[in-house]
Amino acid sequence: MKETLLKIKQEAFSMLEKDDLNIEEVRIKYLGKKGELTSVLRMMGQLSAEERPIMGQLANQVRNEIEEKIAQLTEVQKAKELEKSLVSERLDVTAPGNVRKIGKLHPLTQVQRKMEDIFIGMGFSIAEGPEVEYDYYNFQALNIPQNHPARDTQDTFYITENILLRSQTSPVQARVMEKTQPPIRIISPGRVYRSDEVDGSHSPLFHQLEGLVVDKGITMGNLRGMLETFAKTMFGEKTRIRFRPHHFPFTEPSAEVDVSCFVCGGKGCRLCKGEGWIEILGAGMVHPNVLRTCGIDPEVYSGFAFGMGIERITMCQYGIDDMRLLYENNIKFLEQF
Ligand code: 2NM
Repeated sequence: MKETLLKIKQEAFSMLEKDDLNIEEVRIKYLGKKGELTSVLRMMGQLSAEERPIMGQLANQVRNEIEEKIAQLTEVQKAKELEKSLVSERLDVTAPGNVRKIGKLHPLTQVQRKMEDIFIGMGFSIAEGPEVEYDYYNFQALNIPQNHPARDTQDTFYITENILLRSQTSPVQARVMEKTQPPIRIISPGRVYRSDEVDGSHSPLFHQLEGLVVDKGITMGNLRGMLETFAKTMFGEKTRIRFRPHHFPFTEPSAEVDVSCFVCGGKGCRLCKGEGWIEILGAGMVHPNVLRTCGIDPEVYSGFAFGMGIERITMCQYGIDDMRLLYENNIKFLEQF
């Protein structure tokens, strides 16, 4: 039996030295339930009382040695595998990453959103309406007389005799006044259409933002204060505004409004063409005829309204000299904003 045990040990050890070593196979073959060492141990019963403890001790020793060797080799193998995966799965954390390019809003949308935020901050709500509009809301309700040049087919896109593409966003305001009694404080941003030839400062489709405030005791002073706040927030704290008398059919009195040039501060430069002032909007007190037509009593209420072109303001702010750039979707151009 002693020889058998020593032979098992020797065989097991020589198997464990092999290059194509499979440790688990060796363990099962010698130490497993049906392994060679186990079957030798089973035969212990046949030994004499003197031999049994001696063989038992030897068998234990052999098993311990094989187990120890296996444990040792398992460690070595694990270390080798770790080393291998460290090499094959190596990750260079200092390598430049894949920068994901995210798009951004069109400059016109950016400017529109900024304007909306300013007015929302002053308590305005955003009102919307159809771009295909009735002649009634686009012209008649706004005190624009039958012979007014804006109503010419040369200037407005007619769909039928009394349906057209809105030429301003004021019809939205006429609709709101018709539906709601004051107080009213709304802005109406959106697309408008005019039958214009495309050039550096004209497009048949452009964007406007108009505003309307109607309540008891609204004055031109309120208009001025509100526009000053808008101009300072939009163009910078140092910005001043000035009113020049003008005429619009839907307001009386009416004014064109300039802001002091935000590039030169008023001294005169290329942007303001030496003027020191830049015209940015039209405004005035809502004409009593407009209030009355829309169901608001002009003896009780008064209001102011204003309108500006979003393209014009975007071009001023970014120094864009040709409006067509805003519509061409040239990515090299758009990436700059
Ligand atoms: C402008 C200039 C002045 C305006 C008037 C109205 C309404 F509906 F209340 F009559 N909405 N917008 C207005 C007034 C628009 O754009 C240059």
